[in-house]
Amino acid sequence: MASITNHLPTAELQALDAAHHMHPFTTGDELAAKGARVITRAKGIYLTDSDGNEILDAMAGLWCVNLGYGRPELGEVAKRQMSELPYYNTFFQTTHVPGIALAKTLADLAPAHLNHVFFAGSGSEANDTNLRMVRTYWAEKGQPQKSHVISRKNAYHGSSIGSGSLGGMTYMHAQGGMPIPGIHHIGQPDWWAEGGDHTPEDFGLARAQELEAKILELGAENVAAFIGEPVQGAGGVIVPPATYWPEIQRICKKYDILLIADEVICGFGRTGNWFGSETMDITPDIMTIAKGLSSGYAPIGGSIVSDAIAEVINACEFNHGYTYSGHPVCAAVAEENLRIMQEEDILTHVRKVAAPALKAALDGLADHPLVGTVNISGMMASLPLTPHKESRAKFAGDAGAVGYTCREHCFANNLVMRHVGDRMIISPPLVITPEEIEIFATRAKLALDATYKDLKEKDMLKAAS
Ligand code: PXG
Repeated sequence: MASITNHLPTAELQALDAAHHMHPFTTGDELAAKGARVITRAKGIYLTDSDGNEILDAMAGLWCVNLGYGRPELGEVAKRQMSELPYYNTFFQTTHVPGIALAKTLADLAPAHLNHVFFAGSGSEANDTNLRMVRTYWAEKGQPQKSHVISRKNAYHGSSIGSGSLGGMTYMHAQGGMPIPGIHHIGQPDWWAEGGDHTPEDFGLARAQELEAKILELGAENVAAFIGEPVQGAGGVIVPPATYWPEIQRICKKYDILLIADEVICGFGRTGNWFGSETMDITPDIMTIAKGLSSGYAPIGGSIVSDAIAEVINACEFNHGYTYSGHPVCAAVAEENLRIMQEEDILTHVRKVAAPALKAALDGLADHPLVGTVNISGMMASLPLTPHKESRAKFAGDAGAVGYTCREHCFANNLVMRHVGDRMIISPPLVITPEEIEIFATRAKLALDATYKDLKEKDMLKAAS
């Protein structure tokens, strides 16, 4: 790939970035001292930085660039839409063709009873919509007190006050007055970290039954909805035991609680089906979508809503919406992204080629002394690192220190593989080929070996007592 020369030297870019650019989820001063890596272009699964390094992006950006980088069709559609109708809103009794088309496409792709779409600009906005929509739904049905929402610890549903409150990240709740009242968090189905001596099946059931206990504590007449990611992503790619979701579904049905499946990461092929709800065999009332909807090429999200909820919401004025709800350029890009996914049958590629190859590559790493196990669902996976596989022990030092070390070694080997605590996270573009997965595995092994060597030298291979 030709290197780019039409920008300032890296150090100058970094200095400007440090002076003026505030980064999400970052200690700005630390980053300023180190200098941010400047990404200048990307093609396929590779990023290029300002020094010309080519980096394999095993995270698809932030779990979103499902078609890979540099698809010219998406840029062409955006350009055409910008010339024809760059913006118009969908408030005040107007609509536009890209919004209509995308809503119809999504209704066709979604499970049969989900036929209505409320657009947003991001996953956070969409989950804020969901919170207000489920409360409005019950209020319109004469049950305004049915307003509490139950979520999980270590869930990620966004970063706005509403969606961040729905999420279960304690380090987020520690800042800015979250969670807002009326939101409750039960335990997550993370057998590896929290399952103790239970079998995964028993643990999955026990964690699902925390929902029932919480509903009974609050009173079912006060609970509007449960929200969960079919497979937790940002929490560490936590694939729930097979017993978990059927039990959650049973409980939601029994107590007449709406089920919101947050498909922001799982949606659009990541788990090998259009939606993670299909993979987990659940029937949600609302699905949150974003990220892979446009392969990250344009900011767009939304809520796909059941006929039953839409019937109630459409009968009132729902006083909610965003300037960019259903933005025509973003909608056109999303539509083209979904068209390409269908034309190239990306789901079959995931099921038959990419996911089996990724699983085989990760299984090959499972023998590594640091790798505890392989958690995988389609094209999202995690490798929990441990000093002792059999007991699933945590490291004695600070949680996340080992994961951070490994991530630094990944970067040094031109690989983006994230860490969540001491778990390494993988979520590559869905179009990745088996040959590219081999390259990923080679780099990942180098990084794991270098991490192991570091830990040995620094006497950090001890288990927490
Ligand atoms: N729901 C889920 C399941 C997500 O993963 C959101 C909602 C919020 O979407 P927006 O578009 O508002 O960011 C997300 C986003 C990470 C990371 O480090 C994950 C996300 C966002 C940023 C970082 O894993 N997920």
